[in-house]
Amino acid sequence: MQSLSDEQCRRAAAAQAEHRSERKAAAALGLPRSTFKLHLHRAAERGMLGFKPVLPGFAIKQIATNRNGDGGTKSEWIQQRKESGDKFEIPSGQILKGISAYVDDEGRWRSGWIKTRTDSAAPELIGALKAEFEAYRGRAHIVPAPRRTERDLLAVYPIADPHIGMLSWRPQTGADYDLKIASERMLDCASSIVAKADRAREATIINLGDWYHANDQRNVTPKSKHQLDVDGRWFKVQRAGVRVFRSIIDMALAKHERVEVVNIPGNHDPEAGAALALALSGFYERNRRVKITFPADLYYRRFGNTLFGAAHGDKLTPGRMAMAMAVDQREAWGATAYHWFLFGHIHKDKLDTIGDVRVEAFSTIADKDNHAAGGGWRSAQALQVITLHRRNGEDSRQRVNIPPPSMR
Ligand SMILES: [Mn+2]
Repeated sequence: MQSLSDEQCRRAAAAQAEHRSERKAAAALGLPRSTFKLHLHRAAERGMLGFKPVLPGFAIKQIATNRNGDGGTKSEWIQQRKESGDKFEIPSGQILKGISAYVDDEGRWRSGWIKTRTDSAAPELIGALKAEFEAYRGRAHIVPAPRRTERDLLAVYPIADPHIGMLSWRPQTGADYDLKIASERMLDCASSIVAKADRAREATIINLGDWYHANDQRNVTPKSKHQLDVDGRWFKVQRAGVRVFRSIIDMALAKHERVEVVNIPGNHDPEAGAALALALSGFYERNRRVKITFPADLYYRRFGNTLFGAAHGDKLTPGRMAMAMAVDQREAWGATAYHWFLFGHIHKDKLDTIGDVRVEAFSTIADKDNHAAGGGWRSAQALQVITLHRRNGEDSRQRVNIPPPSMR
């Protein structure tokens, strides 16, 4: 607000002296009454109304009366001070920080301070969130749906045991493996396998468990307490795991109209795997082409003439997998011609036939940790896609092999 000139104040003082009424004086000057009042208050502050009590905008602070012998007033002091302003209101964006009181001898309130501060939680939190989501800028684009897809096909992408966050050292285990290798290899294999896959209208990506090597920063398997060789930056590992999975989903979205994402907790990552599922469901919440299923130990799905199930493989033998599916899915079992069960955990390709169920284990893209290297396990590494036909069951499969460490 611009400050008033002395001239404006003087005019207000003169008009008030002449008309002896604020209303008339304001009218005479052609000012709204509130404006006139403000001019008059400023005039009073500047001493233009003299010092007779009580000036506009002032209030009596103190009166001292000096009496003579017969009780008459000899002299009188009247002290005025600026009137209080409007009722105090906390400005927006500020919150009450505290009140300090000035009290008299009896503890009665005389005056005080109302202290406010910036409502710091809000701007800081927003700033932090903005900074965090800055990393996702441009990544959250909606992948356009493919133009032509085969509605009778379902592409199943089993991803078994990538053990993201595992650390192994070539001189000890025969191959180096770390967060960067795991992430890059997973993305390379996924982009090749998605490119090779048939143009199925639907896809199911099944994380068969042990997506992460370590469940938390204790760096042991939660149940058996086996010591793990890990990349120590746990949060970085968590984040990399989410990002890699998101990229795979986005690749699948470019090829298939609908993508279902299944996360099965492994023995290495029962909670970390659930957190992964949660992060993914938050990210794809508004994308109708993506469905993230609730993480559970067992997963079943019927596609036309095929009933299939999945588990990590640490809790059930192949025979029990087949039997669990028969019991849990009685109706679909009876109505379907093809029965298939997928699992991971053993880090190798293996096919059992139990009754008419093909119980199949999938190899991993991960290299061996010290435990596996020392145990003599030597299986090939690969990523596969299996395409099911609505009527005819398994229709085709493609495979991306990772060469053995000595041939890379
Ligand atoms: Mn496992």
